[in-house]
Amino acid sequence: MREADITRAIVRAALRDLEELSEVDVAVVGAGPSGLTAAYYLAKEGLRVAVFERRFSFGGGIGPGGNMLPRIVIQEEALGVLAEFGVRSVPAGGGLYVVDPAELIAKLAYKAVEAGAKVLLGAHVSDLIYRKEPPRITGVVWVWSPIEISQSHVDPIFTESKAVIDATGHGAEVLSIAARKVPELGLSVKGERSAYAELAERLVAERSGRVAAGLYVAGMATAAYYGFPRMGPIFGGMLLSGKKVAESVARDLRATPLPGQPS
Ligand code: 48F
Repeated sequence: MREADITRAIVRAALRDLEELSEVDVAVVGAGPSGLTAAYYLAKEGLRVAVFERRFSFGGGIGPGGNMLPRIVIQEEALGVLAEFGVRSVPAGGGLYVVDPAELIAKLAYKAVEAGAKVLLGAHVSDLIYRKEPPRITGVVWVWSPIEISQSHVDPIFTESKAVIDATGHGAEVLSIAARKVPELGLSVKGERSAYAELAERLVAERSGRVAAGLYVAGMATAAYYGFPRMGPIFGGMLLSGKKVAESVARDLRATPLPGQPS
């Protein structure tokens, strides 16, 4: 075994991957529960899906459980999605079911990758690509996270896509960028409100979907965007939201593509 061969194997395969990622059907930003769920359902539909995750790990807010106690809960309404991923749960009364966060992370990630979604770890989405007439989002601008953390000025690279999903969680980072830097879209991020778990779970699941041409929202970014309450360590709404946004993107992509968008 030669060191040069190790390097060659990595560089060749990585460059092939990156070339493929210059253009995809759907760019999902964030590999938390909503992003991974969306990626799974979209890849299952046969769409080319790339997930950009700035950490070198999966799962977003699932891992820390509730205040670092290693359990989360989901509600009855989300049992169907949980079953799709083969995740086990234990009834806890009041329509709640307890889930092991490590199992949820592992199975969401496994199914998304197995369905064909490409997950790029350590990739920080720092901006969007847009077009005018009609105003629309046509992809993401990204750099490797260590570059972002170092605050060095390094020009990023691009991934064009027919749809971008903001699944960045509480910060709604992608929509915040769009609100600030693409005023033609007329977006504003209202900011999440205080806790009201039942209402928040329902609203997030209901309203996840399209916010502008080419731009979609899922998970806690939906609460931040619309000014819904937060809900803490209950995750059924995140799974239902991921499924909902995937249905919305798939439906839109089945319709005629916008002019100037990649085919
Ligand atoms: O925060 P996160 O888990 O978002 P979510 O899918 O789920 C929220 C729950 O975890 C929890 C909750 C539920 O009751 O309140 O908080 O809405 O996952 C978001 C992922 O996006 C990544 C971040 O590292 C995390 O893994 N992320 C955030 N901003 C960027 C990003 C960015 N600019 N580029 C790439 N990844």
